[in-house]
Amino acid sequence: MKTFTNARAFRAALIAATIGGASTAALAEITDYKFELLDQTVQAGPDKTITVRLMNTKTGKPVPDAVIFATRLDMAPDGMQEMATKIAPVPGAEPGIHKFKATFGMAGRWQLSLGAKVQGETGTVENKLVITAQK
Ligand SMILES: [Cu+2]
Repeated sequence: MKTFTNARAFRAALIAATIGGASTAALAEITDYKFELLDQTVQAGPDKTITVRLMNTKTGKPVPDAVIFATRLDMAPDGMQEMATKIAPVPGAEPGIHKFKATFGMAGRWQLSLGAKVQGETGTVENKLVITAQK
């Protein structure tokens, strides 16, 4: 009987620890993070700046401590997925804000594929954003 009680107590403590740990460490899930474009449009041409913000949609706040990578910028939205252009990160933005430089060689819709690793979260944020390059 004594062993049984101890085992129950141990199990209860374990469950409490698990729940407690989960609530402090990972309130948000990786799907709660979203990239936003600060400007939906750019001028077509060389060396244009794209500005994005990584948001925690649960808190409505930008995420300052994420590692961002831009994977691709191409014209897939206009049926030209083979028309890709280089993207280079631009340092020195505010926390949560990320800037990239790219050449938009053609007016039309461009798709920016972005990824992020967020501290304390498992998995990768992966979003595709559409930017319109204007003449
Ligand atoms: Cu094109």
